[in-house]
Amino acid sequence: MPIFQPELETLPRPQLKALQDERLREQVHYVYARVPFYRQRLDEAGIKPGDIRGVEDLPKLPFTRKKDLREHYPFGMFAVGREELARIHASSGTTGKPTVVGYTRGDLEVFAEVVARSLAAAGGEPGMMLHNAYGYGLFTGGLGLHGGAEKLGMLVVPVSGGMTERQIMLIQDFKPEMISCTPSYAQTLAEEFKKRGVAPEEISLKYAVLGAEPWTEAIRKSVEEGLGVRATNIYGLSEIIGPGVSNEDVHEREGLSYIWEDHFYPEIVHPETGEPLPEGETGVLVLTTLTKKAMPILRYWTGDLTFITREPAPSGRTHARMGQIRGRTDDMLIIRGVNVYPTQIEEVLKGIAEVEPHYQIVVSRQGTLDEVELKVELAEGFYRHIGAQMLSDEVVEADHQLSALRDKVAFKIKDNVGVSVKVSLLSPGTAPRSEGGKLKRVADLRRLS
Ligand code: ADP
Ligand code: K
Repeated sequence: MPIFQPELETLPRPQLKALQDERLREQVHYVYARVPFYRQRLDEAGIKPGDIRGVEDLPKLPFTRKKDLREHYPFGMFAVGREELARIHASSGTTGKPTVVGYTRGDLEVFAEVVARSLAAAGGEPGMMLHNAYGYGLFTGGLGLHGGAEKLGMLVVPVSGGMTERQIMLIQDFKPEMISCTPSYAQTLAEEFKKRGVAPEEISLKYAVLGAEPWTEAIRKSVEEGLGVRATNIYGLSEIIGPGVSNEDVHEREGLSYIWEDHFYPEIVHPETGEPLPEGETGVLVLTTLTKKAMPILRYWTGDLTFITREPAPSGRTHARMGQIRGRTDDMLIIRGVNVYPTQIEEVLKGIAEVEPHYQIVVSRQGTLDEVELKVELAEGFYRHIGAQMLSDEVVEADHQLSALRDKVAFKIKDNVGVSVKVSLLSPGTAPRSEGGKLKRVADLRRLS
């Protein structure tokens, strides 16, 4: 079953456009009536809902940004009250507070449908078993893939992330045909199978649907060879719905993913000016929800860099396709699939008296795993208190006050930001300082290969 909703996925473009225009008009009236934030934004811009007649009028509207969601934490962007909500998800925000998103029952139905379309495009069929190794919880990945797989008629194994030993065992014992996880975790699993002498032909998996972080053709090749699968790219973000905004077709895999355009309208704009760019040019992907009820969003600035094309596609689907994500316009880091902003780390450091929020983050990739080293300065007072000794990993290890502090910082970061870091303590004044220009607090040494 290659296409889950053929009548919608292959809708001739003139009809698709008419449907988008109609839905957009409705969505704009809806947010204007129900979300004070949008009413104010449109009023300030001198736009009446009736001015937006179709998708070509979208550039008249201001962008919505992560910052707007943060300023309206937790529920200020919602268009419905609690009694109409069916679920909440959240992802990391730029500071300590997460970005909260909500769904009505109808939104969850749409979420399941777009993920089912994605899974079908990725090779999934009713009756197949999906080993879902995306994290369950506030993160949209686990439950998102879960709902879509059930919708498609698959049998879902809700393994969630981590505990690799157990994942290997369950894959060998249950024999799933499909796996969903981050591309880097798929690489980890491939390596673990290899270590155990299990050949790719002996692994039951046939398809992998991978996303939540950027990846490359080289990673695709290593996962496909290591697990004996055909891997496709799933893209999405919680602000729009979660995973399943777009997916590649397993029979094409040209690096182009179908955007489910009857629900999410894509634009590509210039990263600095915000001006719409012609088809095929790379810029920031901006998405507008056309059918969301709980948290509709107009022109969301994803920060993700890519291009789109509306060239006819081999599968017969008529929806626009997007390229792989080439990078981001902001300082968001994606570490093992988790979004991390340097400012989140800074917030945590501000709450620890023994250190200063002078720090540097070094991200590298050891094998298939992202590793983070956080170098942070001791506060003057604490530094004197421990006798102002030269700091090295050995010294910290030997001094119980220093090693306890190092563990405390790592624990608080893990607890608040969700990533494990290796903490190195620096003496006061030795972390990089801004020399007028933009301070580079992050060194990302990862080569995606
Ligand atoms: P979190 O992972 O913290 O819950 P989101 O799911 O909202 O937050 O993360 C969305 C972001 O993850 C996207 O804006 C994009 O930067 C990145 N992302 C998701 N899927 C992909 C993909 N297939 N390729 C590259 N980046 C992706
Ligand atoms: K992510």
